[in-house]
Amino acid sequence: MKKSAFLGALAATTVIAGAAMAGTLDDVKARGELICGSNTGLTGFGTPDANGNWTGFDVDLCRALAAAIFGDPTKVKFIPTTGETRFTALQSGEVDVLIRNSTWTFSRDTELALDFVAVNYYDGQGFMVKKDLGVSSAKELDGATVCIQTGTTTELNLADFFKQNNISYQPVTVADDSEAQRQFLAGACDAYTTDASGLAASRATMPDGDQYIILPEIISKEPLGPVVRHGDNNWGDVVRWTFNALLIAEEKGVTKANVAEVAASSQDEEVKRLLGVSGDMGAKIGLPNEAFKNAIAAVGNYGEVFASNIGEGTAINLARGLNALWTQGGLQYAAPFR
Ligand SMILES: N[C@@H](CCC(=O)N[C@@H](CS)C(=O)NCC(=O)O)C(=O)O
Repeated sequence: MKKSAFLGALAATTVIAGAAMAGTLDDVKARGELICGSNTGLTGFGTPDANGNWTGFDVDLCRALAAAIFGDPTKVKFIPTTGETRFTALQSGEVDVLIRNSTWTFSRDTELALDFVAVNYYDGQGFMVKKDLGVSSAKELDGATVCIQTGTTTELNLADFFKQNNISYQPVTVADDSEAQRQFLAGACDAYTTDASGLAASRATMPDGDQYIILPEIISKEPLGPVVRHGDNNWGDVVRWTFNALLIAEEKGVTKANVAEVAASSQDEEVKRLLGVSGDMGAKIGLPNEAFKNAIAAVGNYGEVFASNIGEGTAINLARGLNALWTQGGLQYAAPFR
């Protein structure tokens, strides 16, 4: 009796793991749409409007994937996830890919059986305080109450930082960005800490955003990127190379506006392969040959995606910084398309 119950449980686990692991690209194609794990709402990165239309920097990578797979950037459904729910949503197969400012760490990569396939935003953790708190450095936050989201890298970094600086804090835990904002604005915490990009995004939606400052300390490395399940390498390749295609497009000056013309006239062999004019790179990973051309036509190159969603002049107003191309002094560097 005991034995069969055990085997039953084992078999069920195997079936779930199997369903969630192999052949994601085939599943997506059969379903006719991609399911992308997103934020509950982070302006500039991933948020739905009143009509349920999603926009943002991470959202555009989902749309680029839908365009690469289906030739249609609208064939994607977005599932909101919190810091706590996001990895379970991916592991269980509820979402095909998680693109939601998630930091690549050892334990997520290994213990959670996930693969981080690219870094679409190099970030680091910062602090935001009210100007009138009169604090100009995070090291002056001894005894402060700090709003922090559960299920994030932020929690551990915060503990490390205060411990290393021999200062103390009171955590005020929140489930998502809107709750963090509510608590912070209501004065339940002296400081709000998360990825610096998240702080900028959050401040952009606050009434009187200019009443708040982001402190100079960046206390961690937060390489953020798309995540897939272990064991489905072809699907990982699809996500990685769709992202790389957007980077290479920027490097080569291929834009949303000129991609069709470049495809028709370019003499650059790498660009010709990228846009499916020569070779069969798309087909090698189960995509149409024009997959990456379609992705670029849908959302633009990496620089365009950055500029339109979060770049200087938008409400989020982030500089390229570490996310400039390697040719411009940044870290964004795609492996060659050959
Ligand atoms: N990069 C960190 C933090 C990610 C995170 O959840 N950030 C919050 C604050 S910016 C967020 O995205 N909130 C948006 C939401 O709850 O929808 C991690 O991977 O743990």
